[in-house]
Amino acid sequence: MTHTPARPLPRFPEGFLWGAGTSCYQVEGGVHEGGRGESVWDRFAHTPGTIADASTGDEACDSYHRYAEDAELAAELGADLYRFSVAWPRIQPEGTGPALEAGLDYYDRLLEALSSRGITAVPTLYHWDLPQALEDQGGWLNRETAYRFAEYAALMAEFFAGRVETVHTLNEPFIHLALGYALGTHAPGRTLGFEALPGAHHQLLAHGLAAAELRARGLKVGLAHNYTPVRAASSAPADIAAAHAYDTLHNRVLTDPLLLGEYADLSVFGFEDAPEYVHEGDLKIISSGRPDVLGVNYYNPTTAAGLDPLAASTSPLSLGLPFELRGVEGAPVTAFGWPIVPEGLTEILVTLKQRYGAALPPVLITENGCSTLDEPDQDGVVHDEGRIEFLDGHIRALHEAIEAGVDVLGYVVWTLLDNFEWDQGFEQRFGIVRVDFDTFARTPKDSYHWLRALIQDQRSGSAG
Ligand code: GCO
Repeated sequence: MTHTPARPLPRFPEGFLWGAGTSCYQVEGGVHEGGRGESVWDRFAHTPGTIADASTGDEACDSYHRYAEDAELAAELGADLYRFSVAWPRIQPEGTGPALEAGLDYYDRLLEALSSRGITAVPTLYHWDLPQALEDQGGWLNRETAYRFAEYAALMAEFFAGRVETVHTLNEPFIHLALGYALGTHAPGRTLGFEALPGAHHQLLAHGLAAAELRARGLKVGLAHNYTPVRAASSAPADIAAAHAYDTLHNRVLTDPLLLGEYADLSVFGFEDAPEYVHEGDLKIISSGRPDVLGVNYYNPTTAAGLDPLAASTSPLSLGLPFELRGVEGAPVTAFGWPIVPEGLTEILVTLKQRYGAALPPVLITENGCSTLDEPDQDGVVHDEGRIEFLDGHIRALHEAIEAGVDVLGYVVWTLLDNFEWDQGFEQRFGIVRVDFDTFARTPKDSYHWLRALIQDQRSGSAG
């Protein structure tokens, strides 16, 4: 039984694109194949106590061998786009040197599997799996890593030139920095707190340097960031100040340099002028990499409340700054405990348009989805009504943003397959296709069939 929308979904603009996404460490497996080097996620996941179910991405969804099945699932879905990421350690095992032929061969097979089915590949060069050898030299806290990334991007630009239109450089640099370097709940597991901030700048510098390499070979450039509308817990000045500080930290620190060529007001973090790690010319390099497409990952809004400056914040993403981050009062939550607020997608897209105006490139929703407690029935089929409701609400909210004048190119659901959800291992299932992690069998859920019907309706013009 598939979900029948209470009211017909609105009609999206002609040429609007639909797709599904994954990332390499979360789905590929094959971590010792083709000469692949060690990544920070291999090291971290094999460190006892880091992953909720003590699993690793060693096999994940075995997409290294089953990529054609994944391409077929995307084709059956009716997807225009398939977003995936390239494992840097498959191309440069130690993060430097010539490209490994076996690594390129894998992505060649994947590109062929997609193009032969009429699916446009949307590759991301970096979805958090830094070569461990570079982490051993400081990782993103070492400015040199930005230059290693540019060299890697040049190799991949040669490979993708003429085969794809747009290459995204980074996925969610803020979350990678916050969880990987400030909090330590993600790889590489460093707990630097606010001292991790230079890692944000070095990732932006890496993007700017890489964008030049991509464009030199005729490729368009993208970057995906996860955005969250930040609301003050109350009208109290401390709460309003906390919301401003977190909005700046989460949404603006990684976007203003990219789109405006300058940092937002960093005095909220105690900086009176540009921090010493921002070198002369950096902002020019970063803003020269203003993307042709801005990837927006959206999951939920955030509520911020002020704290006594002496109180130590217990909110993970506050990086130890004096504010508390909360959910959204009264909102239902996903299996992951994230608030479900579809209108937050409209809100953040309209905010981006108001904030950046003509500097805002066309947007692609590069991630939106949810984890649900998926229990297969006796036939192994998951009737994930909750996920269908989530997608229905967010797709409607997206249409409202388009109606409000936001230029949105398409919607890429997170995610095609249940996969390795970072420190949660396989306990949080975000897929529209269920994966049996013993057999790697893929079984479309009701949400897959619902989305497939939606895409067909949009294509046939019968929606709206
Ligand atoms: C992210 C990552 C994805 C996650 C997804 C669910 O946005 O955190 O890009 O890899 O799996 O968002 O957490």
